[in-house]
Amino acid sequence: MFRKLLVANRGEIACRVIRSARKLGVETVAIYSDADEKALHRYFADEAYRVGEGPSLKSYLNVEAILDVARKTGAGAIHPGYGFLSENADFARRVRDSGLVWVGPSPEVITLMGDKVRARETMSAAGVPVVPGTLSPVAPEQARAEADRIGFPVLIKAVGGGGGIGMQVAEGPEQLVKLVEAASERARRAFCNGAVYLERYLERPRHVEVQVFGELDGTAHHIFERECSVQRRHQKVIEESPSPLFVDGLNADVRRQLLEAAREAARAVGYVNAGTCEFLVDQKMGFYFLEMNTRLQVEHPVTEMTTGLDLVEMQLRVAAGQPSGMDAEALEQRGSAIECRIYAEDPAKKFMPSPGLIEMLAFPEGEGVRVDSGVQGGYTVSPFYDPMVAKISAWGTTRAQALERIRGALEVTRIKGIKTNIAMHLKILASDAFQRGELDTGALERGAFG
Ligand code: MV4
Repeated sequence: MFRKLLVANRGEIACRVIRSARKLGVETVAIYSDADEKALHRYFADEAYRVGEGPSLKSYLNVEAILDVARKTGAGAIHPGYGFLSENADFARRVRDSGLVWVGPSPEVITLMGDKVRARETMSAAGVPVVPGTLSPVAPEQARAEADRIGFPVLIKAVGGGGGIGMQVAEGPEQLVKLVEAASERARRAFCNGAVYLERYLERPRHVEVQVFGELDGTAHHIFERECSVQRRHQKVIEESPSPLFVDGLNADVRRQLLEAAREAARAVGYVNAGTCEFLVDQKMGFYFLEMNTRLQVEHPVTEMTTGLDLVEMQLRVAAGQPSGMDAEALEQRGSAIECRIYAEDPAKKFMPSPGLIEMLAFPEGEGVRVDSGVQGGYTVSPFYDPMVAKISAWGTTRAQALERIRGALEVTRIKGIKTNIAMHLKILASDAFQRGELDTGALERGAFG
C-alpha cells in the first residue's frame, strides 16, 4: 500500500475518501481553493495545501498545482473523487507518468467510455443491449435514412457528451436534418467535438445503474443496482438500492440479466477499479446500456449501506496492486437504502443555486442513518462549485423502514442561513407515487410527486 494519498477533490467526497484512507493507515493530503479555506475536507486531512483561487479552473482543475503538491508532500497516489478531473484521461496519464498511482481505471478505458458512440459500439459487440440507434457518428445527409431505420422519435446525442447536455429530440423527419446540424454545432462549441449519433427516444424511462468493480486479474463483479430516476435538469435528487422494480424479489429474471450485462460490460473492456454502467429501463422492462461512468459515484453510499462494502477501501487496495478484498461468492444485499441529496437551492427561484453563509447546522443521527457532508456552521457555500452540501441516507430491513427513517432524519435536519431543498424531499417522500415506487426520469419535473 502507498504511504500517502493526495485527494484531488473537495467537500463531502474528499472527506469520504480520507476516512477510508485513514482506516487503511494511509496518510492524507488535501488541496483547497481560496473559497474553501474553511471547508471541512482541509481539516480532515493530515496536511492541506492551497492550489489556487475559487474558480475551479484555477484550483481543483489546476493540474500543475495539484501535481506540485503531490511532489512536494511525497504522496504516492492520487484519488480524484467525482467530477473535476475524475474522468480526465490526460490527467490520469500525467499522474501515472509522474510515477504516482492513479486511483481509478486506466486512461485508455476512460477515453473509450468518454466517446459515447465508441462505448455503444463496444458494448453492442460484447452482447450488452444498447438503445436502438447508430453505432457510429452520423452526418446530416445520412440522418434521414438512419432515423427511418431506427423509427421516430429519435434522440440526437453528442459523441463527446454524456449527462444529457446538448440532446435534441426529433419527433419526425421534418426537422431532423436541421436538428442534427444544430446539435452538432452546439456539441462543437461545448465539447470541441461536433460528432453526433442517433438513438431511439424512449418515453418515460427509468434510470437504473449498476455498480461494477474490476479486479487486477481480469475478473469483474457487479454490486447490485441503484435507482436514480428522481432527478431535475439532469441532476439526481434521490437514489436508492435496490430499485423498487426489484424489491421483494420482483422481476428477478430481468434483474439477473441486467446485473450480468453490466458485469460483462466491465469484463469486456478489461475494466479495473470501481465503475458504473448506466441503463435506461423502459415501461416493458426492456433495459438498454446508456453509458459507463469511470469513477466513484455520488450515490455510492446506498450500495455500501445494503452490502456492508467500503467501495473506497476496495478502490485503494486495487490501485495499490492488491485484490479488492470483496468475496463475490458471499456478496449479498440486505434491506433497502435511500439517499437524499441536500442542495443549497432556492425552491422559490426554480431551485437555482443559493450560495451563502451557513449560520447553523444540525444533522440527524440514529439507527441506519448516514450523513456524508463537507460543510459546517460558519462555512460559506460558494457559487463556484456544485451546490450539494450533504447527502443524507437511511437504511432499513424493508423499503418502508428505510423510507420511515429517511423521513425522520430529514425532519430533524436544520440548516440555517441558506435555502435548501429539504422541504422538497419531504414532499417527494410523502407522495403516493414515490411510496409505490412509480418513478421515471421525468416524474419530478412533471409534478408526479405533488
Ligand atoms: C435517453 C433518454 C431517452 N431515450 N436516451 C440523459 C442523460 C444521459 N446520460 C442520457 N439521458 C437520456 N437518454 C434515449 N434513447 C432519456 C434521457 C434522460 C435521462 C436519463 C437518465 C437520467 C435522467 C434523464 C433525464 C432526462 C432524459
